[in-house]
Amino acid sequence: MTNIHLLGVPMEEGAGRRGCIMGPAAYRTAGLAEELAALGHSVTDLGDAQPEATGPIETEYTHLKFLPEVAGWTRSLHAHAHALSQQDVLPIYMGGDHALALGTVTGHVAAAAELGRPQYVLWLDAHSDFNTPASSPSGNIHGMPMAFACGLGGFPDLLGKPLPAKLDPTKLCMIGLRSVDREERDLLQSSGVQAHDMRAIDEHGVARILRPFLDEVAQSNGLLHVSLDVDFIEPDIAPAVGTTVPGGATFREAHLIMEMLHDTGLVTSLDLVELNPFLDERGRTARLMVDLTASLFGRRVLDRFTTSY
Ligand code: NNH
Ligand code: MN
Ligand code: MN
Ligand code: MN
Repeated sequence: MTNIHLLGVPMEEGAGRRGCIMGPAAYRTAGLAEELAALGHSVTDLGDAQPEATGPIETEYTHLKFLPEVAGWTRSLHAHAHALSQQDVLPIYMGGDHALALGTVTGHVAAAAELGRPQYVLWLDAHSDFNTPASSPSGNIHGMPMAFACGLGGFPDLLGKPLPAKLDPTKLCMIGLRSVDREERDLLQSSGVQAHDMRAIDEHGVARILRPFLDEVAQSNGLLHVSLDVDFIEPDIAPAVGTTVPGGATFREAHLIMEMLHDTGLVTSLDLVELNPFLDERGRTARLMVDLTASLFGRRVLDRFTTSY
C-alpha cells in the first residue's frame, strides 16, 4: 500500500499551444484517484497548485515564451516537490505541460541531495527536452526542463534562487526519443545522458533497455522520479497531445515499462504531462494515461477482464 498524493498542475504556458490547463480535470474525470484506490492504495487529492506571482524576468533570450508565468510555476512546484519529498508519500503531478518538470525535478533533486541519496530520473518522451535558451528553436520552455535541472547555462532566474542541487545527467535515462533538435542532440551526448531512441526499442525491446537502469537505481539506493509525456506513446492510440510524433511506444511497450517499474518498487515520484484534453477523442488518451498509471501501481494484465477502448 502506497500513500499517494495527487497534485494538479493546470499550466499550459510552457507548451506551444493551449489546452494542457485542462489536464488535471481530465485525470479526475477519468477516475485516476478511484483507480489507484481500487488497487488498495491510500489516495489524497491535494487539489491544484497555484503559480507564485513574479515580476518580469530578465533575459537576453527574447524568444522565450511566457517567462514570468513559467517562472511562477517553477518556484511554486519546486517548493511543493521539496515539501512532498519530506513526507512519507508518493506524489503524482497531474499536468499540465512538461515545463512543470522545471519545478518538480529540481525540488526532488534538492531534497535527495539533503538526504545524501542519488536522484535518478526516467524520462519517457518523444523529445529529450534538453534545449537551453540558446539552443531552443521554438522558445517553448517545455522543451528545456532537463537542461535546466542538469544546470546547463543560459537560463534566466526561473527558480528565484540558484539551483540547490543539479541533476547528474548520467542518472537521467530517456526512452522513446524520436524528435531531438540538432544542437539539443549535441548537448545530450556531451552531457552523458542515457538516451535511448525508438530505434533502440525496435532493436532490443523496452525490457533490455530499462532493466540495467533499474538495477543501477536499486544498487545505489537511489530515488526515482518518472516523467511520462503523453507523446511517448504512439499518437494513433494517444492523440491528445499538441506535439504528436509518429512511431511512438505501443500500448504494450508502455504498459511493460509501467509493470517493470511496479515490480521494482523503486519509483518515488511521478509526472503525468502534456495531456491536452481539447485534442482528445472521447477521453481515450486520458483513460490510457490512467491505465498506465494503474499498471505502475500494481494493476496486472491478467486482472483486466474488459477494456474500455
Ligand atoms: N524540441 C522542441 C522544442 O524545444 C519540441 C519540444 N516539445 C515537446 N517536448 N513536446 O516533449 O521546442
Ligand atoms: Mn516532454
Ligand atoms: Mn531544503
Ligand atoms: Mn514530448
